[in-house]
Amino acid sequence: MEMTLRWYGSRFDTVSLKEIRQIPGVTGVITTLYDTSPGEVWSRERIRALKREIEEAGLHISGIESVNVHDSIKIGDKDRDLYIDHYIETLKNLGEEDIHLVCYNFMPVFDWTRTELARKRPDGSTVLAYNQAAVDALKPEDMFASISKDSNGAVLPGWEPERMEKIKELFEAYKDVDEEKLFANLKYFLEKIMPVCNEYDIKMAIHPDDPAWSVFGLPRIIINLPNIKRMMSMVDDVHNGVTFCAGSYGTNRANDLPLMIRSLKGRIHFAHVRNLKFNSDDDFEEAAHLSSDGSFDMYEIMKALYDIGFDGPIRPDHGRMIWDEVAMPGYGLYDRALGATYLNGLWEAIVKANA
Ligand code: CS2
Ligand code: MN
Repeated sequence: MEMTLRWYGSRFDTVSLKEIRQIPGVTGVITTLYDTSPGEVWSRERIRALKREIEEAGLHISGIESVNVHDSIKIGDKDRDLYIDHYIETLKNLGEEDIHLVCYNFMPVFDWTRTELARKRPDGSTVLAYNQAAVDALKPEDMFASISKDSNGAVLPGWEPERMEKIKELFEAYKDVDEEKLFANLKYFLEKIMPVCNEYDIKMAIHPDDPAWSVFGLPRIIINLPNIKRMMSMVDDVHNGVTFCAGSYGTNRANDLPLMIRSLKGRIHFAHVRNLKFNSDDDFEEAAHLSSDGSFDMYEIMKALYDIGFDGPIRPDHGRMIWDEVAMPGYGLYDRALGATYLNGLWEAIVKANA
């Protein structure tokens, strides 16, 4: 595995490449062109400039998170082929620049959903949290307003204000899309992009829906092992793989994370490893990466990745906000650096114990 950190680019991130470079064992970044809209073609020039900036800081691009999928593709609208062509063009440009991993999601309307961005934990740190009763009491169009006050001024991925302004229209556009239709639209998209992925050896790594169940009546399909298996077998190609995000699959306590990892050998191209603390089945908050701070056994998760021979990039995921840092919720420097260091420690111990 390679330890990496997500970086939103110098115009958007409060964390610098220099700081990332100084986290022991972090050699790559997972990045994006954060100011592009879904459906836009990423030019080679811009990809090259991003690459250069990262390489000059002594790091390299380990993968892209995310190249977002236009809603027309998820809805199966009449203009989807145009946006698929754009997506293919972007993949080609990434391939030409020697980038071989793309994380994306197929969630309708919202990316991840949380009800609080700054819930206080007993140690005074703040974290993202989810409470089902709070979601049930909200209208989707009020969701953004209810959380955005805690965003520390950052634009949150998938929650761009321009998108949120159109939220009622978006819901309307998705009204006939049920799970079956979403699966069919995903299949259509994957079949069209696989040739370019094969040509350039680009591994597509779908990110799970977070939380891993339906919110506001929208269909959610990347939520458990049977559905991932269905997704992989409907377009059976090694380039059609997954991002194993422990914190997202782990929202559903029926998901046995180490077992899922073991069942996905060869198809996990990217891993997000983080911990959650459950207060009840309907309420969870994000925790420090350390096992004892949350509800997951992080050793077992890392051990499962080791046992399947996982050799892709891994990153700590959302961190707590600690030590008075002001950053995009989940994406500060300090707690993610602690997370990376902890995960590296677990990995070293596992490697040596198995030598
Ligand atoms: C990320 C997702 O911050 C997060 O929760 O893991 O936003 C992820 O980047 C996207 O769903 C992938 O497209
Ligand atoms: Mn994730």
